[in-house]
Amino acid sequence: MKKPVRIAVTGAAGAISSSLLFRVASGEMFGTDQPVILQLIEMPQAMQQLRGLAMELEDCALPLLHTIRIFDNPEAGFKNAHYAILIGARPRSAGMERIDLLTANAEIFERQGKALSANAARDVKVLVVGNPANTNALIASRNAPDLSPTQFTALTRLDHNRAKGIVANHLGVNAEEVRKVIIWGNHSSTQYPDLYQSKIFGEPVIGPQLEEEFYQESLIPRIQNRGSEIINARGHSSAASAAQAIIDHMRDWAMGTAENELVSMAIVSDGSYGIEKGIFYSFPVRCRYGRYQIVTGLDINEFSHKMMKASEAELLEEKASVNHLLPKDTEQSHYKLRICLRSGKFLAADGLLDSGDPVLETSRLL
Ligand code: NAX
Repeated sequence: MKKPVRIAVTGAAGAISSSLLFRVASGEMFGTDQPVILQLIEMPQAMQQLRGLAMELEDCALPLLHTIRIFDNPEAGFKNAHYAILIGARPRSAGMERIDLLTANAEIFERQGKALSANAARDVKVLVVGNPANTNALIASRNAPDLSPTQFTALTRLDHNRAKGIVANHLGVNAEEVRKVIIWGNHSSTQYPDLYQSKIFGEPVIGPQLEEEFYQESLIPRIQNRGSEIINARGHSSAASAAQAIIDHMRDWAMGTAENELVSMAIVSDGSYGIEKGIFYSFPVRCRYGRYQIVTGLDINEFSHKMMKASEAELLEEKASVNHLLPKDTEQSHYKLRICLRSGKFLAADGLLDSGDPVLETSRLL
């Protein structure tokens, strides 16, 4: 049996977590031979509810569930965490402006970034789910001076899976056959679901299987607005599908993407495809050995370029509105990326360790 891994989850008593935790404890995220320690974090006023959820988890008698611990603060909750899934966030209330939402969440993710930096395992992998997810990831990562920005990601896998599901349903094929879908940009309605690279049974989707005009005018807005469509239908935002996307994101990051496939992850931009460095932007990536790498060299047509830039502009605007909350001393680390190794040492993108010893070669951000 492997050594247990520590998985910290914030917003642990909420709707998404309630779908997620049982599946994580059953081995769906990291495999059926990987025991897990769950470090569940909630607001003090939700601890009673969290206690109830923890009891239910216990009552499942799951063989992989090593320990459950519950916390009302991120500092203790992130202690030695190998994985941190940040779901808890301030929801938008009536009359709240977008800027108020950004600011309210900025405070939460500033504290959580600091708490991760001070307490989590040195090679912790962080996934931000709480909205506005990309900018929350930026705030957390800018407040974590002792971690690499490459350890932070935000969830766009739900959008990726939605695009696959909607196209599969439209064309009458299995979702697994819809390959190489890409979500570029922000987890918001400016996201760009790119099907120009997609293939079904090896054949391009756009053209032979899907008319370009229908794709641009009907399918893109449908995917972009799927979240609202779900809220209108069920009266609550997506929970089970978000839990599935979280499992897919973490499993692929830790264990690798399928052969001949790519996935979408919002990660710190290294300037690839002309996207401004230092913002959290969703790119096509492949994962191996517990690291991700941007898929480069894809042909970007004029339409795609315009869509990618629109989402970049929104993220730059979001960044500008929280800029005063981003510490200056972590700015450089977001422009010149480094990887934090398990040893706690950093590997810079030019292949040099901090000490200056040429030890490993890496051509790009991994
Ligand atoms: P719920 O309102 O059901 O649960 C959120 C939980 O977080 C609550 O129990 C609350 O007490 C807790 N919480 C709030 N602030 C906290 C803090 N500082 N520390 C610890 N816990 C805290 O929401 P749920 O449906 O679970 O959604 C959670 C977040 O995910 C929302 O921000 C939502 O917008 C976002 N989503 C993001 C998605 C993505 O793809 N990136 C998709 C699904 C979802 O909409």
